[in-house]
Amino acid sequence: MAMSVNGSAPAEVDVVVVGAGFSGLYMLYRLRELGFSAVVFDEAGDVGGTWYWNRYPGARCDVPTTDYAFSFDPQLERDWTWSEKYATQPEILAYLQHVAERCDLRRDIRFGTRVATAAWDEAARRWRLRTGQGDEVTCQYYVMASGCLSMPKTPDIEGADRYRGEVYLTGRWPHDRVDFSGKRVAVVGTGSSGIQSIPLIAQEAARLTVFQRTPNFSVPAHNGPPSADRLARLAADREGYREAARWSRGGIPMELTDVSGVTAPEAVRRQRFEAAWQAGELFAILGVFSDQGINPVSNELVAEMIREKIRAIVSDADTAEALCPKDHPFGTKRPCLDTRYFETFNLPHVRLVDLRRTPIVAITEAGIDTTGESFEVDAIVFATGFDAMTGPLVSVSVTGMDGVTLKDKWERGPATYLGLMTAGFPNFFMITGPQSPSVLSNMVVSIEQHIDWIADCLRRLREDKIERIEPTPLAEAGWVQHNQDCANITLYPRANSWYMGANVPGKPRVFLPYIGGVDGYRRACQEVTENGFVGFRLDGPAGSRCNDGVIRRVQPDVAMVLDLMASLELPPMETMSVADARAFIEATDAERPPGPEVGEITDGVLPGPAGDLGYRLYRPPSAGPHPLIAYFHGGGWVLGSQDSDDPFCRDLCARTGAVVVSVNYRHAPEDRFPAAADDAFAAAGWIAANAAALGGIPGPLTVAGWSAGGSLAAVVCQLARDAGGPEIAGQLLLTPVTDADLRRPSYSANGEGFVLTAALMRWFWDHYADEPDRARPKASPLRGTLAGLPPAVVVTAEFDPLRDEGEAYAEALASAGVPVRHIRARGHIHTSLTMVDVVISGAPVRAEMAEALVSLWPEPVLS
Ligand code: N01
Repeated sequence: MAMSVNGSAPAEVDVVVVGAGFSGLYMLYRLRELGFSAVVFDEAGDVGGTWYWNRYPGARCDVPTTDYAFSFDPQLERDWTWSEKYATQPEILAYLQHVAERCDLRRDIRFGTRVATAAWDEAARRWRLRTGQGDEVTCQYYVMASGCLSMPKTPDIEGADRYRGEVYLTGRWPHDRVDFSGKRVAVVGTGSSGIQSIPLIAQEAARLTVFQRTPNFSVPAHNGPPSADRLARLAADREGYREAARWSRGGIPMELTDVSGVTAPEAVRRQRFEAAWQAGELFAILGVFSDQGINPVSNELVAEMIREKIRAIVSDADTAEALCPKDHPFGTKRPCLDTRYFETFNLPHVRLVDLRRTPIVAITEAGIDTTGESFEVDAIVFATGFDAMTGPLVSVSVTGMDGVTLKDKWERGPATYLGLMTAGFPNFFMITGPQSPSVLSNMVVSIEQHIDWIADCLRRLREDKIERIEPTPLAEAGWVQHNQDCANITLYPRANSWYMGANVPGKPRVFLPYIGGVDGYRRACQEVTENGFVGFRLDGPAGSRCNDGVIRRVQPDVAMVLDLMASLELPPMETMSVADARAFIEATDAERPPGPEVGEITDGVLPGPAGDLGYRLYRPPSAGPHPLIAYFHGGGWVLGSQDSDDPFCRDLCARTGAVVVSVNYRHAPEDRFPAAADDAFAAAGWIAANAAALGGIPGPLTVAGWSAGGSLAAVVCQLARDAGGPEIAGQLLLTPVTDADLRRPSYSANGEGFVLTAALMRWFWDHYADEPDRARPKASPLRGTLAGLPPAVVVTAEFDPLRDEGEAYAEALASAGVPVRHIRARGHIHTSLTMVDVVISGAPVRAEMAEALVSLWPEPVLS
């Protein structure tokens, strides 16, 4: 049922909603339910949003339809039966029309109406909107439910306007059937739209030429009836199933694997991949291995198994190779689900033109010219994609506070708080906006979550007589940072994808959606409201309030580690016996990834003041001699050994190109203060004296250590200075203990919940040293004389109880005239920087640390 403008727009409403797709319909439903007056505008002739416009042959959803449906009304769910696992566009459109009918939504929707401008009137605390027809509407709240992929890219190919034949855009397909019978057809673009439409166009066309710039990963949809398993689960416990979707990673209930592609045996890899291939579901193929989104080796395993499939399907070897994606990790561009896509290239009248080999020169009046050939065609189908996520939002001239437009504000990329609002634009909401899970999730689940949040927010504002809500710049900057942190630990930023804005010339290169998961995102949104609208400023007649803050400050992978540890419900280490604590550490060490390869690792012993000390030596693969680092492990003087910091020492060796000698010193409580310090000093002297034999460059030594080992490294520097040797070139102190004073603010702020607790630190000190000894510089180097010490690299972590004493040491060194490079690891905890290949966000910090250390050494003299 195509509808035109139905009635004129009201002059004044509580809420204006733009868009009448899944989002706009449910938003209107919820607003009505709450008693807000609302009007919805949509340029289209009827409801449907993306399903109204994308009528190209083969258009269907690629999330199982059982899951791609509203969950807010159990009766609606019972009344509607999907006919296929992946329903077609007409069926989904019919569903949305049914929802509109059933909830009587159309009477508040103005079709054929585009909102052209929207401006915030601060004095009136209202939005003033103007439609394309010239109607003016004011409202208290303005909601963009305009979709993420609703603004097709205008074909950016030279001569596109010259072509005289039929032109179609997949994202703006005609309502009348297009007949390609007997025609020579060109399709430009091989994203989801191209991959869905190509097999069907091929069935009609006399000749089909596919112009491919980037081959895409695609897996067979295995379409058919809806999954019996899903239907049974829904029938057994519909609400339980929907709730599981709401708290899942991608908006579909599924078990996440912990099988790593890197460590799984080949047979397991193949079996997991085959199962995912047969399942014909995007989330299955995206979840073959736990680490395929972050580890290039694991990712390449999946990518290559897909390429093998492509080669097995496509008969012509050259065509098969051209169809194999090789320029981006699997999943980092949106993968596709297809029905006989690759098989289509075996048809005699279908041809692939690889634009990487022969790029398009221009579109002519008659067809397409590449550098290799001219193609005369009767029709061109542009499946060239969308100005995703930000495009529809900035296509309306939205002016917020102080005359700033959204387009100007987002010139260098979108900045939002939770993908829901943006600072400077009060009372303006976005549904599935940038920096929300949106396109990385089952959209319907994300849409319902956003709308429920907005509806609940508006209800509470009304109850509290708040007229104006706006995120703070601090909260927004924190969320933008968190988004980047999440993306940066994945492989996604490596691709030139529309996720990165890379498909639109001139668009800033920023990862647009939130990749922290539907579950994590929902939790963040809930915490914001439960804790008094964290990061929002609220204004009403009774005044303003603002609970400013950042909702996610811990690095995302650190947060995962913390969540995992919390789920294990381990007893606090300080309640264990020393023997049990040591056994626990050894057992957990055995489970971790090994760290990078180095040239050689050897174990040895060196003489200590009270007997031999074990050490482990890490040598770079290059010919020596190399700079030499004496390293002291962490563990509160009680735990650890030359084994315990193994991955970190490998990493230090690999990054600095130095020989690292990790020394095992005597531990408390068996050997209390100053045994560890004496051992460390003696070991440094022996390593320096034996530099050449160890493969090091004779001369000044570098000392390094983590935590209590950092304290030992600092102490060694002080002792060496006072004793006149060994000569030390530099000291690397990673989250070091520097002072026995446990009253610093970081102890109270970070004393619990970040692995190293204040209680555990007390336990360590109690085992290590008596009260009077703790104050000595040999235990608390911050209390010593610092002038004349070697240059230092001090690394502190934001959520470490030891942060402030590390900061104090860096400051005190600088005040004493010691050159210091202080690296603050944002979002990190005491232990995360040594968790090599587990906490990926630690890698840039370690890189900076290594670079700082290397800069302390003289340039190597090349012979
Ligand atoms: O668009 P795309 P889409 N010359 O951007 C090529 C969703 N969706 O409409 O990769 C030559 O993915 C471009 O090449 P390159 C889904 O999220 C879902 O297909 O930029 N080629 C690419 O091959 C999807 O990801 C469904 O090198 C040019 C293609 O055009 C998103 O919408 C169905 C070009 C564009 O691919 C977008 O998909 C459809 C040029 N100048 C879409 N410009 C479902 O199944 C662009 N290309 C639910």
